[in-house]
Amino acid sequence: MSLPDLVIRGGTLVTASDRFQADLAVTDGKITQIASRIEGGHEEIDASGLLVLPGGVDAHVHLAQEQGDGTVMADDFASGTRSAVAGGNTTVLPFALQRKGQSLREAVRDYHAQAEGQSWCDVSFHMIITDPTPQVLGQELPALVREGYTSFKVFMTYDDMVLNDAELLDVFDVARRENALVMVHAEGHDAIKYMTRKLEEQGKTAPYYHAEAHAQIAEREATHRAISHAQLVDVPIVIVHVSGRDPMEQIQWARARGLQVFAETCPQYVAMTAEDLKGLNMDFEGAKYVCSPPPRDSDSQAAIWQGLRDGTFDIFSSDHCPFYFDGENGTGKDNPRARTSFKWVPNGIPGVETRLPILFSEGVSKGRITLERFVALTSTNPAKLYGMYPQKGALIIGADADITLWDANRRAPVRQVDLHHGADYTPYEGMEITGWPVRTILGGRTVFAAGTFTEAAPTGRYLPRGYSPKQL
Ligand code: DUC
Ligand code: ZN
Ligand code: ZN
Repeated sequence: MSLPDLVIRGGTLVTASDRFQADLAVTDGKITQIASRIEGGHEEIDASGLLVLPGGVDAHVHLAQEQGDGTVMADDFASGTRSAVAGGNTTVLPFALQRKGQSLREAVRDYHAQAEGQSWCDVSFHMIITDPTPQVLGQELPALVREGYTSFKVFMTYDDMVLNDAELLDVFDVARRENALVMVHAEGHDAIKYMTRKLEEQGKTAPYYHAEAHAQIAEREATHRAISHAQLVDVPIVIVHVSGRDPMEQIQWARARGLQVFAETCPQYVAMTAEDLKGLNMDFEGAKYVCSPPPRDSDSQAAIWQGLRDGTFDIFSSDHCPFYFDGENGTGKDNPRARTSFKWVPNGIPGVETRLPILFSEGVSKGRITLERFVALTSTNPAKLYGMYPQKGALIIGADADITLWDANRRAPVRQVDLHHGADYTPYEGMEITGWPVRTILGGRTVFAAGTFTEAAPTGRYLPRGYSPKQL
């Protein structure tokens, strides 16, 4: 019998439901054998003392996304996927954003052109629908779903992206007909505008007031409204980036009634609070933490941990949305307009490289979640939800050999100088982490090990996807 291309020997394999000591063999990019002892491979990796995990699947990242106000995103596909791989990920799902007035197909084509030959891990796109014209709803969207673009995001806020209730219902209806999954950014637009106006009238313009303007009440209301619309239409939805107790309770309310509402949360909602937006004495440093929805308080953090444990949350994504702090010519968070009001600070923070270490350290190392739950939230469930399982998110025979070796005992702080994203800061600077990825393997080939990229050129592929399953 011919030797496998690769054998990973002596590690502890961890799946969403189990952990066990085994060797794992790979041939032609696929897992071919898992056994207590596998003899000889062309390449052998000693994983003793390490965890062997299915590669991270980050189902929510923004790369090279055009901003309406000319702000430049700090990551393109090359830098963003390098950062992902260094953080233990083997698949990311960025967004293909439709500008108002633009054809959806053209938007998808644009993002493909940017990703082509640039991706260091595997990539698949969600679409963002900002202009649901009859042409988009009747023709482009159904055709694109059938071609494997099986999920799309809609926004309930932002002047240049918000859909009204009638539009949301129309989009949900297409999703139901075409078997696609809608991701909802649930924050109430008018409530945020009202709060923004009131705060500005009182001279409250520092970055911190972003957190007050994007009130949890507005998120709770929009979450309930999205759930109600989905119930009317009878379609599953995903509420993305859930920030706190109140919107989370709406999801639990829906689930108790048998509705198919999936939920995502992110590192910023367990590792940050609104206090971080105060910076040093309400100065502009707080802009480094501005994202939407904003982080809340310690009560919400506790609620989110409970939701991560008890299954309220299906997936844990980064919502990597990187902006420079000191961008040139007004292209960063610290731009002249943003100094006049929080409402001009670009909404988003980098995090694709720190997602897995933060959840591992704060969750597994501190005993809040099990190792199996960690794998479920960060790899297996996103692969299932978005139609990539068992090709992705699984350590089973026939799955892609996308594997992350993990040192559960490695302790080191997060430091901007060690990260690979394009942003010029990390909001997690100095955070002590126990448990880091030490090697990332994509399709059986090591792409990152011991702090170094090991392939000469990007080898990531684009993944068309099937329809999301009914149950995770
Ligand atoms: N929504 C996101 O998903 N990411 C960043 C900003 C936002 O509003
Ligand atoms: Zn969003
Ligand atoms: Zn996002």
